[in-house]
Amino acid sequence: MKMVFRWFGKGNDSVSLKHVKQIPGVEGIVWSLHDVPAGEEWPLDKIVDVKNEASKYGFHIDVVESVNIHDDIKLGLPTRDKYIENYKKTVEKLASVGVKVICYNFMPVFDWTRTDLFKEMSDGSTALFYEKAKVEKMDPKELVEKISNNPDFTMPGWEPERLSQLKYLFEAYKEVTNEDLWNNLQYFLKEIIPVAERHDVKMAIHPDDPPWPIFGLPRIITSAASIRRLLSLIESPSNCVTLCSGSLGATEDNNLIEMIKEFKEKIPFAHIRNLKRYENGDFIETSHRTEDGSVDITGIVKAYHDINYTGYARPDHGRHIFDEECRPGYGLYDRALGIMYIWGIWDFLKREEQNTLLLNENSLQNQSI
Ligand code: CS2
Ligand code: MN
Repeated sequence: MKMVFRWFGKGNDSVSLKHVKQIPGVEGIVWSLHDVPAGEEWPLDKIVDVKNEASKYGFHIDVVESVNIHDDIKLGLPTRDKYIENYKKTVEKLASVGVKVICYNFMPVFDWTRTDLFKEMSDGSTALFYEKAKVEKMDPKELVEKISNNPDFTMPGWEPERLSQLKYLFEAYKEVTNEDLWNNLQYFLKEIIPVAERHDVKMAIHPDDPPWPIFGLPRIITSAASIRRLLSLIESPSNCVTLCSGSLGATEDNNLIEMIKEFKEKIPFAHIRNLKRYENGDFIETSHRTEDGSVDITGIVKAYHDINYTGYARPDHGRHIFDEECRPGYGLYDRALGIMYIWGIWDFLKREEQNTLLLNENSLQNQSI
């Protein structure tokens, strides 16, 4: 497992690379060009700037999250072809600087959705919270105002240019069914995957968050069955998935451990985080510790260990603790704690594995004496 840490770029993140460097075992940053609108080709000089900045701290830039997909591609509009051409050029440029994995998502209009970015927990920390009944009653505009009106940070997936078109987008998606979205995803992958494969880049789709339809918009990457279907759209080592335990884990119908076993060849990138589910469909993002939430993080890390996972992993969102002022979900402290929890489980399992090997060797030697 190669540990990485999401970083939003110089001047765009409350967390410094100097501090990330002090988290044990982090080898690289997960990055993006957050100021380039979806659909545009990424400028090489900006890509190289990130690479140079990361290199100063000895970090690699192997994983990009995300190269966002223009809504015209998801809508299947004739204009999609020009955006797909731009995407191909971006993939080629990223490969040229050594990028190995591109995480992306195929959610219409919104990326992840929460109703409260700073919900107070009983220990005084705050965390991202999803209140199901509220979303069902809410006008999407209200949600957008809540999430994107943050003077300090732009939120990933809630880029202003996308949201300024909200009314138009909702109108445009009215006629788009789940099947249409699948077809549009296939069209995109048929164009992009051969380019990625040629350059040894893995395209790793991020599941929908939460994994159910919201505001009447279609959503398709929500379960093991949908990942199976995604992988069958085009057979290629480059057609892969970002297995996000937090997104998929928002419903108990998803068995993350089984998914890790089933899709083991197809997970270049793992997001590991916990959340607590409530019976009414609400959930809150807790600490990574298994006991604190509903997702079996211990079992998940063990499953990665058992498949000899050599891909990239990052803690996903964290709570806001120790009075840290940070982008919601993306502070330094709780994600650092999450990493140490993951390492704790991982290192123990490695030790056990070595002990078993030693025991076996010894008993073989004893038998031959
Ligand atoms: C992430 C997603 O911050 C988050 O919630 O897990 O925004 C993720 O980066 C995108 O869906 C990937 O395209
Ligand atoms: Mn995730």
